[in-house]
Amino acid sequence: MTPTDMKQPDTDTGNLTDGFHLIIDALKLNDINTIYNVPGIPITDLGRLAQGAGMRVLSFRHEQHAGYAASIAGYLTKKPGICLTVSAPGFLNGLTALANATTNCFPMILISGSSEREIVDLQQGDYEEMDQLAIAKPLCKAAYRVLHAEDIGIGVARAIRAAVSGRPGGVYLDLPANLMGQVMDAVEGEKTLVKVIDPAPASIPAPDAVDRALDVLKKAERPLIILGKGAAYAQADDVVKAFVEKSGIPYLPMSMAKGLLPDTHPQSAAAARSLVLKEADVVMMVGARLNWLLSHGKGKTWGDKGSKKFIQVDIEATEMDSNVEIAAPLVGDVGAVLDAMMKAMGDDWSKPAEGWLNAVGEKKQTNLEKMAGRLKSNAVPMDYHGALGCLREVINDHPDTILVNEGANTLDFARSIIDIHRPRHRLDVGTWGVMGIGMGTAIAAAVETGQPVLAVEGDSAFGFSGMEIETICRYNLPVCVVVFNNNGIYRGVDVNPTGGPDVAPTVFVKDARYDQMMAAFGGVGVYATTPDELNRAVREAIASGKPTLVNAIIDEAAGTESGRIGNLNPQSVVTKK
Ligand code: ADP
Ligand code: TPW
Ligand code: MG
Repeated sequence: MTPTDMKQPDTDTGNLTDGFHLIIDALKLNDINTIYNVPGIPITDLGRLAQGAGMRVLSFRHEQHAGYAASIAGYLTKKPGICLTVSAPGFLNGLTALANATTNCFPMILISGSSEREIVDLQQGDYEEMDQLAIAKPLCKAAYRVLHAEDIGIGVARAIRAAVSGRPGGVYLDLPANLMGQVMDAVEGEKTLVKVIDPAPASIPAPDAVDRALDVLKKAERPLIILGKGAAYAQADDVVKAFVEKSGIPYLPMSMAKGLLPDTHPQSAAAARSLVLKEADVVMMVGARLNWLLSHGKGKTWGDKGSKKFIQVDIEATEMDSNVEIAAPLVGDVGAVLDAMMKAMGDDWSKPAEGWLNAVGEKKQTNLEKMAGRLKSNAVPMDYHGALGCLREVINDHPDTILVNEGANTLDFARSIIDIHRPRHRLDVGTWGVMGIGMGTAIAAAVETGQPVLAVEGDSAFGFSGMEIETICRYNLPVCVVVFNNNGIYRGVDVNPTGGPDVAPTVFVKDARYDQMMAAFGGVGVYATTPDELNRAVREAIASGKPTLVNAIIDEAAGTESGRIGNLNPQSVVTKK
């Protein structure tokens, strides 16, 4: 007896349902209404039927970008984003995004069709044969396979809860081809569906942990708050702002936490980053990890003194002490923890000493003034400051625009130059510094929020997902892509030391016409050589909402190796004769 035979209903007079419909019903029952996918055997009909059932089904040109889209949808909505792929190669293409989601603590579910278990397990060479469950497991938070139609409800429920509860992450759900066609009685089928109650249960800090943290904070002479993308994810925006303001403590936003409080906030210490990291004596981490992006909480960046005390707010207990000793761990949800902290602070909380605030304020002032001059650069070809100076003004005038950003120099300069004014309005390469998130992220940002999206992309970074501009045009999304075209990775000026015919490994075709790619799909393509042209093109794109790509010509010698993280490049010291 095959599993399909086993699942035949007793009666052929009643209404029937099948695996396809049960999957769709299970997702819809849990308010999941969008699928990011690439069709093919065995999931083509799943996409069709989902669209027929009123879900939004967006098809991509490559699964990796559907996956990045799903993960950012999860980050923006706190509901798991769904990426749907075919078996083996499609699954593997989606897997990079699943691993990236897990690393970044974004909730997503990768649903992949798979081949017949009986054939896969005996390695008999099925169509797209692969033991996908085993491969996914080490790269995600949880991985499940559903073999029987009556287990679909439970399988989807487990996947949803695993993705969003505690520390969010990526979940893999394996759906073998023959599950889709399994038939059962419709009424019985409906009874198997599970509506997940309270998928991300509140996580409240213990009162003694709050007191301990407050003790440490009270004794601080030079306190600093670091806000990370976990704080942005928590969507406790009012509480975060109220806490920062009540405390009076300077804060540093990590890249994707920019805008949680507007970057123009007087307490922002972003423009005095080096100073505050070096000089602070107590650092309160809020939904941010002490990983490579913060030099692991030690070393020169942190002043080498070894006397700093850390308070850390995180939903994941095992994050504590991962790099340095945490004097006051606060395990819980950002909103609940900061709320409890504020209550315990009472009405007579004294703000940090003037000396510290003035030192930060003066450094900030000096650095901002230094930058202001450069942002007016009218150099042609454009330098990073001239081009980003005008994009900064565009975002100031259109603060609802969501900024997507990747590249090396393009990323590092844009991060420090473009102010963000709203929570979750800057989406970028995240914890891995991965290239290729651009178009998938831009698509999901537009789809999930309806806001205009500005994607500021290095020319190399853009290339990883460039074909998805067809997807942007197909769905007519309000996305404006600006390609910072410096003819290469970091710079376009490297030469082949042998004098041979190949160009250097970091160099691209000179003066590539990325704008014509967009025009090929019916979007607006603009070639911009001056800040003025760039400025006009982007403002027009935002006003019209039409898919637009601006090819911004940047001085090919302006960038530096690896942008601001060149120090991480190992370099050969051996000179071979
Ligand atoms: P960043 O790169 O901005 O520094 P990270 O991704 O390194 O941020 O850190 C985010 C942290 O936020 C993770 O350790 C994660 O466990 C935590 N986190 C995610 N959601 C919440 C939440 N709702 N409350 C508290 N912590 C959270
Ligand atoms: C998936 C390595 C880091 S930054 C970068 C690469 C290839 C491109 C930098 O050039 P770009 O920006 O985008 O033109 P700019 O302004 O400096 O010229 N593969 C992956 N991820 C990473 N991070 C890399 C390779 C890399
Ligand atoms: Mg480049």
